[in-house]
Amino acid sequence: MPSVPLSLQSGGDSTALLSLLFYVATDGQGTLQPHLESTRLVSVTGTSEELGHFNITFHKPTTETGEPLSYASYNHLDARSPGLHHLTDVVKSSLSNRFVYAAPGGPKRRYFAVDTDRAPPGEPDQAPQSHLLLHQVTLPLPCRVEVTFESGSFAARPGPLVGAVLSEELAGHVAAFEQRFEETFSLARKGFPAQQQRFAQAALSNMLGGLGYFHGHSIVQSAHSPHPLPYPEGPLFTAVPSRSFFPRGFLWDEGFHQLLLARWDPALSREVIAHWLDLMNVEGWIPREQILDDEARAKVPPEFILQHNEAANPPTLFLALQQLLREPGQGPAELAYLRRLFPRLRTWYQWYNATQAGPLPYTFRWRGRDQDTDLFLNPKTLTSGLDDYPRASHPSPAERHLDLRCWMALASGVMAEVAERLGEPAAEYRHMQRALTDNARLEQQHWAERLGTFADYGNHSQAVGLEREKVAVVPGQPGPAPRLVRVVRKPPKLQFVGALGYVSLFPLLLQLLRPDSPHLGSLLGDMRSEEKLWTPYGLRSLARTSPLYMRHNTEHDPPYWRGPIWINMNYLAVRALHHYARQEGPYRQQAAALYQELRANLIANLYRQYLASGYLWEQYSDSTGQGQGCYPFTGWSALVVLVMAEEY
Ligand code: 6A9
Repeated sequence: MPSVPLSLQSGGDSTALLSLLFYVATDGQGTLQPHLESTRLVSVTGTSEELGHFNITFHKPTTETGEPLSYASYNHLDARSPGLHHLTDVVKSSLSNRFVYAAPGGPKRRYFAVDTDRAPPGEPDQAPQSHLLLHQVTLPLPCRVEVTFESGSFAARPGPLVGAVLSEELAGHVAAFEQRFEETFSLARKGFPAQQQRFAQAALSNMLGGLGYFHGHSIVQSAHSPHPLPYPEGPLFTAVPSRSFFPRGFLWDEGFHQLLLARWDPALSREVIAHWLDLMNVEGWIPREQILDDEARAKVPPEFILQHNEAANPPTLFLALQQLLREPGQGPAELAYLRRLFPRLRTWYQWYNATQAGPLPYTFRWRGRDQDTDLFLNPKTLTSGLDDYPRASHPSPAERHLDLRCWMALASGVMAEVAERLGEPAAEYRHMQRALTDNARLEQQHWAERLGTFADYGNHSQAVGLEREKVAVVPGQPGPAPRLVRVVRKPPKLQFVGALGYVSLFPLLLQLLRPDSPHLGSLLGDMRSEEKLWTPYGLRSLARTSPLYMRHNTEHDPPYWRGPIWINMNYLAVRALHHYARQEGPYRQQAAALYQELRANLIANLYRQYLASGYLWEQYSDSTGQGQGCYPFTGWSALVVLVMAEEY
């Protein structure tokens, strides 16, 4: 039975009028009944499968101090729509400006409003339909508008949950939240000023607020079928990277989200992880991006909709599980949960081993890279999550990908631990973990002596560029606009890929390197070098000295993981530095110093950008620190809360 109080200020223009439109719509099942007082939609009662009976009330607007407004205009719409994703069209086509706002003593003013007479007629035979009821209120600023939603199960309260009653009730919840926040993250105890605590609370709250319950099916292209097929229908309870821009589940994002949510509410995290594992098909594959119904599909360009059943994504749910295993208070319920999860985990882990194997034992390769090598400066690897991060210039089965190998080392370790706790055979997993973390083998397969760093290996040429295609021009006839195409000035050969950035750091990020490895020393040096990865705002994704640093991939595809600062990787970096700062070894001091500096830089910049813009961002500029990409992005950028809390 939450209520939505909305306080609105005018931007200084005392004559400004504002229209607010509240939509209530069914999605094919359930019923709605409008309750009207002349043209004012006073309330909506209804039922739906998920909500049972409910009552939504549009209270009369008031001034900021709660006095009734002297005048406001009301309109409403009662219409049918072919589906939720067409609601906006239905509303737009019903708009008319024949309405007049005429406050006593004020000028008469025409305004646009919904008009039931103009609503397109519903088509009775077109099920499932959406029933839409819309309340529009037009009023001057400043003002306050409250809408209450009361579920049928809420009968105990004598009056509606509005005004002072609501404020009081809310204050209790705010206080409880703040107390629990401090108990969980200790930011006050660590000396963060109140405004910075507020920032961290907003980050967590927005991730929590983005949790959603989705339902439907993906559209899948399987190697076994000539046509795309609908995936079985199912539910997904998940957080999302960006509530307004990508309001859907993404597999590897979710592992990061759960690192934060597992600290806040481990039971909630377990629910989410179980939902994701339930999306697995018989082969052990989980689709990467979850675009589950028509409404979600309406927002996604067609080329991104199809999910391919050979496409992986980093198995970060193992990171989240690792965290859950470390939570205090592991009892019979937690064990029972793991037991139910185990068959799926086993299948999932097997799927990676079977489908993403590399050319040599203990190596791995992302499948599904872009095949069209003519059009991209470097064909992308969307499955890795690091989209345009430079890889071998010519995709081939000879490739071995360092990041995936490190993810598999992590997965093997967590599998071994889960199996041991359950008394299941664990030897195979332990063996894999040892083999994949063996520093000598890692060096042999991924250390590029000439480049002085860890690297991918594959069919690669450094000498590539984008050039205007030469097109034959027929005098007097307009030809096609010349495209940018890739030119390869030196043929590719099997070699390590010359790039220094997040991928090179993976053996450190996922803590595969032994504390006494000399390569640890050199990676720490690369991290701290301003020529390479260090910025005052966090670690950039690709070194300034790398050939593809900040390069476009096509004319219309600007650099994404080729320089900007990403918070999920920076979280792994501070976490790893914290780890190495506590291990006996020659680089301990260096790691400790970097830990302090990187942590301070990240917190300061995200907070500064939040103050300036009001948002957390998808990524941050490595030259100015400015937030960029989409916003609000309270997916993995909200991991700054864990950096503040030093929870790793
Ligand atoms: C395409 C746009 C109106 C890209 O955070 C989600 C993913 C990450 O998993 C990935 O690592 N993001 C990163 O490189 C965003 C992907 C969004 C694709 C949406 C359609 C239309 O939206």
